Amino acid sequence: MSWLKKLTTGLKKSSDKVSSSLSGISLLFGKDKIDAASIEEIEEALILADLGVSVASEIAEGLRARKWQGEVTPDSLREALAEHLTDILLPVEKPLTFQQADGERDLHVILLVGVNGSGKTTTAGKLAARFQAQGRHVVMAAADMFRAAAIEQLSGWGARTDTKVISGERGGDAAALAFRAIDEARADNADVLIIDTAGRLQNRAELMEELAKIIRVIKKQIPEAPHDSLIVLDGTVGQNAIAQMKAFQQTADLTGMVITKLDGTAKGGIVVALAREFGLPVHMVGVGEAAEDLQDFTAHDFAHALVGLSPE
Ligand SMILES: Nc1nc2c(ncn2[C@@H]2O[C@H](COP(=O)(O)OP(=O)(O)O)[C@@H](O)[C@H]2O)c(=O)[nH]1
Ligand SMILES: [Mg+2]
Repeated sequence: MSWLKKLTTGLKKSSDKVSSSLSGISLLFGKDKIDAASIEEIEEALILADLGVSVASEIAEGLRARKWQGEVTPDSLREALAEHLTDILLPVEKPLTFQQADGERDLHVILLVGVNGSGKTTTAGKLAARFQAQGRHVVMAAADMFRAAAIEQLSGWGARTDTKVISGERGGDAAALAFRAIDEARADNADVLIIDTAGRLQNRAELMEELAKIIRVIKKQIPEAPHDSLIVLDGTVGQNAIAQMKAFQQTADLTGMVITKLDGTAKGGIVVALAREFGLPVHMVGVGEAAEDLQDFTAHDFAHALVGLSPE
């Protein structure tokens, strides 16, 4: 299945949620404008679909001001929504890049943070697969040392993607492991080091302090690292993702987001709310468990899929 097909299929429940509200105003289709009551209904529907109040009112405003070409049909309304959403999402469409000064070849460090179960370890593995396929030399570090299963899980991805995984004993010091991982990755002449971390709830101060320590230790080795400090957010949690962002932003100096599990959730609209609220790059979105199910986020495709239009 192509990526676009996967994205549209994955977002089906989310787009159904947006669509079901649009069908409610079908009586009014056929005019060259949309009446005020219907626009309010659309606005409410967008809020219910997790796009957030500010995005919903901005889009409502856009629909009010819009000059419709001929009669309004369900598809022209969908197309209009997709256009507005694309405009909102474009500023956060930024694929991950590797900035290496000319002639220099230092290690690029990617740190993955987030709450338990958000998809960090899976994302680490998927990223390793992608970078290896690009011909980069990748090393991963299993800095989630709370659960033995977490180390095994990352090692599994390491074996599947032919990537070295640096790990320690369960219960060990994650910051010390990160320190050693940078040494080893450099000694191996690696291009990229992906550091997986333990899931932590934003209200557990000691775990947030551990994360801060991991970052301090990384910076001792390479002052500009982590080059990417990515929060991995589970798209199924809806508005709770906003609270997670706020907490991790304070500790981890986030540079971007990866939003996972957009397949099979009705809450995919949260991506739009996150884009508007934080303005941080949405580097990638995940719509499944396999390596190829994580791809670059593109505003146009996501916006179209979210309103149930084929992105092609
Ligand atoms: N359906 C689906 N499942 C995912 C996705 N990303 C991760 N998962 C699953 O979510 C679960 C938790 O992922 P994991 O990487 O262990 O989360 P972590 O605790 O943050 O490391 C695993 O069963 C993954 O296979 C995704 O994009 N779609
Ligand atoms: Mg994990």
